Amino acid sequence: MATDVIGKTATARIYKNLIDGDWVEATTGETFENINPADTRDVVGVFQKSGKADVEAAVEAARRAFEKWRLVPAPRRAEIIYRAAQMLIERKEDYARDMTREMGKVLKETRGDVQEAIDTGFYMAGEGRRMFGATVPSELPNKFAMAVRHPVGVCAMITPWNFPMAIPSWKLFPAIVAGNCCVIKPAQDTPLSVFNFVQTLLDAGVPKGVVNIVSGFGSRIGAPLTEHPEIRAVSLTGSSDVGRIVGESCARSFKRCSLELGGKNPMIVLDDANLELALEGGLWGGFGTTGQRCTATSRIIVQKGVYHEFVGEFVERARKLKVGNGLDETVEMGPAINKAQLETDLSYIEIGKSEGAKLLCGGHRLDSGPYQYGWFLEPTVFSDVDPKMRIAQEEIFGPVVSIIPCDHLEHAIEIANGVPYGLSSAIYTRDVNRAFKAMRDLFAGITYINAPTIGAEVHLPFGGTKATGNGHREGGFGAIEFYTEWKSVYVDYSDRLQKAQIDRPE
Ligand code: UN1
Repeated sequence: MATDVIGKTATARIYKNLIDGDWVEATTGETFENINPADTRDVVGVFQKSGKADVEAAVEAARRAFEKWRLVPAPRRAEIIYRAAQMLIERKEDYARDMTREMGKVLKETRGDVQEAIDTGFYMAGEGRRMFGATVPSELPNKFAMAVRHPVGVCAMITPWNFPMAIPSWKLFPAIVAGNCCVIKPAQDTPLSVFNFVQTLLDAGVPKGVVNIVSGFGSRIGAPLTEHPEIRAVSLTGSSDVGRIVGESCARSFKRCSLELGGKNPMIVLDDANLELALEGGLWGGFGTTGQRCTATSRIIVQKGVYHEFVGEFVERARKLKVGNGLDETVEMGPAINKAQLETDLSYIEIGKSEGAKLLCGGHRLDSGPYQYGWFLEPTVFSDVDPKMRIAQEEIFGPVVSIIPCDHLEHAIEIANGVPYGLSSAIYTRDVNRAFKAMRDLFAGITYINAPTIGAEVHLPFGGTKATGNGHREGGFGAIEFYTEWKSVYVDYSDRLQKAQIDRPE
């Protein structure tokens, strides 16, 4: 059971690891604090700083649980998931508030984050009665051939802080409906939302050992987790740098590995666009979640005929966005997640200035009055950005939008595709021919027409091209593909030895 300690402002609860259904302390004896980024005096909770031995215990628990869980009929597993989704509806408001406290994004968005987990739960509960395989004709008489899906085994999930419940749900729900058992390492900035989510799974009836939590730092437990021989699949959402390390480690031991990494998502605004719609979309895509989405609209590529009008109006509105503590319902943009992220944002602002882009608004840290205890930054807009500048090429993960002029559709697409990433993309136009060309030619995993680059729905594949990942997709049927192994089964009912490829009719 949790005990209480004195935090900086109040009592902060101690959260333990979940191993084999028990809440246990890390063997290291060390803990770390989960701090509210809008008010660093507020300690949201104290969490275990785990080590290798904790990972090993969690993997062993998952391995044992797998022996039974894989044999539970998928529709029964799905009923538990359905119940969990229903319970999340009841707990939505509390979990959203916890999430805003630990992560900073505004309440409207954290409610959306919990909702995304609910939606995923209902979808994956349906998969319990689907998980389609294939039956195909055999080339031999009196023989039956089919391909069925089996669980992969013990899976490791390494999840990010920007969607602290939605993304864990994208991984855990499909994994467990397919019969896998899991060890999850939540982001160190937002472990509470994973604890809340997994507590709901337990309350809904997920048996002990099926899901285990090991909290801590990637530098210490990332390698023991990804290198563990009993782990058969690793799913990571994080930076491209971490993705490269995890991908290499998985390749060495032939593990299945799903990487969802960075983005530098373009939104194209053509001369014929509904400008009002594009402005609204650009603000939401660029500054929603404080720009801290892999799908954030970090580049807006605007055709010359509407460039000046768009830039003027966009800056006007960006300047007016209300920044503050996300628990205040009138606030539109919360803080950066932590000091390091704020420093990264500020350093990119300096880079943009030195590269010669025009800083039209923002660019400063907010640190007085109501902002003094948080990691706040002004919404920042650069215009006249050259597509080759670093601020137009590298993922910043903050409220910094680069506006790039372009001549025509083909030019816009060339700029859009000219970055190392390929997650999301968007185009605003009223011309159906140009919209279809963009759908075909934008080299990204997601394209929106007349909507910004954020806002993916859970039942469609989510992921991207190039440095955004390694070809796997989360969401909907893509996730079931990742968490199942194909097995081809042949049933010969001829009562004689039949040789494929050899016994052929004359
Ligand atoms: C992410 O940016 O890391 O599409 C995930 C969206 C959300 C998920 C974003 N549904 O913006």
